Amino acid sequence: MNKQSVDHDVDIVVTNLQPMPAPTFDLVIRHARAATASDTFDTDIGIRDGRIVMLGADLPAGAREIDAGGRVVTPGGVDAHCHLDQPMAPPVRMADDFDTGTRAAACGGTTTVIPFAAQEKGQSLRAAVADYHHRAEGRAHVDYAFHLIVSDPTPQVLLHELPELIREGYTSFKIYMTYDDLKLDDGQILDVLAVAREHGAMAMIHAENADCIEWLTRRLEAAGRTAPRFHAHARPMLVEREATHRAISLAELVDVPILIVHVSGREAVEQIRWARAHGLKVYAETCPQYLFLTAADLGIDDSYHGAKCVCSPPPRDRQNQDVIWAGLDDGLFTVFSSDHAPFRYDAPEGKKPGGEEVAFRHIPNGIPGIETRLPLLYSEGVLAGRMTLGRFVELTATNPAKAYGLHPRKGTIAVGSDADLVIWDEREFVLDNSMLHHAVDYTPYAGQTLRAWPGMTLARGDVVWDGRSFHPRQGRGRFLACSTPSLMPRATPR
Ligand code: DUC
Ligand code: ZN
Ligand code: ZN
Repeated sequence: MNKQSVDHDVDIVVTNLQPMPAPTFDLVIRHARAATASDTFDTDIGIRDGRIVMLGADLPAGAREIDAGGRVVTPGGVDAHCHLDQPMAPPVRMADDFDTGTRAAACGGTTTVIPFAAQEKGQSLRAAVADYHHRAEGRAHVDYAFHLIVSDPTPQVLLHELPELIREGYTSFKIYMTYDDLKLDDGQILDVLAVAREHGAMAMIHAENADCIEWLTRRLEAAGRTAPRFHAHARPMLVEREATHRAISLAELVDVPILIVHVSGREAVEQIRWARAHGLKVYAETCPQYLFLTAADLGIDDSYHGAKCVCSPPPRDRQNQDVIWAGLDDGLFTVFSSDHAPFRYDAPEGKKPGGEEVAFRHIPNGIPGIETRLPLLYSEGVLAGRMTLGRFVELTATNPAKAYGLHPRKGTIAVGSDADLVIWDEREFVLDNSMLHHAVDYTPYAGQTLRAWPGMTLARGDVVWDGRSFHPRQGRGRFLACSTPSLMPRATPR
């Protein structure tokens, strides 16, 4: 090799050794103790254009910097079961729309919500979706996707609307086995499950036996037992157990995965364990009300205050709370959602329809919880030593994102994922409704001692909650089209 060529080679090498331009970040979060479903690690987080673009120690400076000071940073929560501005029969109306509901979500560390576009009987599914987009458009502060509620599976819905909507990014839907205006019979459920199987959608099932509830309700009413607390008597665990078993059987017949929502206690848990032991792909969700409330919260006398905790299935007892905690720890549950269904207590459009204290049958079902979901589980799950931080992240963010086709964009801390993050403050305080940002006039968790609250929530790199103040920007939340659920392999082909 002559000198000239050596020089030439050297030149080339020197050119290649030119330092790469320093990466530019809109924001760097320093000294994070980042937690994902699988790992906890110390890192800086480099963010550009709303996405995480680099993880590592000593990242170059960003245009803005936030020092997490070694605090735990988790992915923003994905609340995969909440009801916002869902149309109700007058005079009842939900207290939270996409503005107040996503405001409350953000302040409680949730950066993605998946509420329900509900089909009314006789309505086309596509019309329900169009109406729901109209309700969300320009109002949300955090990103959102839609589940569908299929209440009228006509041939048009089964053959055309549902398959097309699944292809367009509405890849999950809820089926009700109770509520007169929503419930499907077994044949209809089979039809809808077959569509889920064929098109790769996730079917969520509300499992309570409608006829048993009606029969019990009539008997309670005939005996003059109409106070809120009798709501729990009309919906004992047996009715949930029977419907859960039936849902599992229907799914087995069709050979399709299902996800049983808002599992309340031992009897439904036993059915799900049985299904898993038989190799069936049955996922399960539970909610804060089954960990922190009992049937006694519906009243120990005939006081109407118990209406605040009327939800379905109803909260059970302390032994059942323990069963739910065990299922959260050991993997029985896949997701932990709020089932936020917001109705004001002292309001004619809320828990006192038309201004009256009504019989339990007529009390709107549901309780608020979109803002308290993560702090309750972080406090009493992680900090009380009942579950690992990784399991907390899995249940509240990673698994819901996977179950509904939003992972890895949502639900994790990784290069390429949206910069949806929560920096946790660990401090003890007693919860009061005045601290919350929903439009509901109570929280069922008032008086509960919490040990943590989000010190900061970032949604696609924007600080939306700084621990004291909410930073509103209606319309910053975008609609997310969902992919096929990626939780587990598809059902075996026939
Ligand atoms: N139960 C439901 O099924 N949905 C909303 C609220 C409730 O309690
Ligand atoms: Zn339900
Ligand atoms: Zn619900």
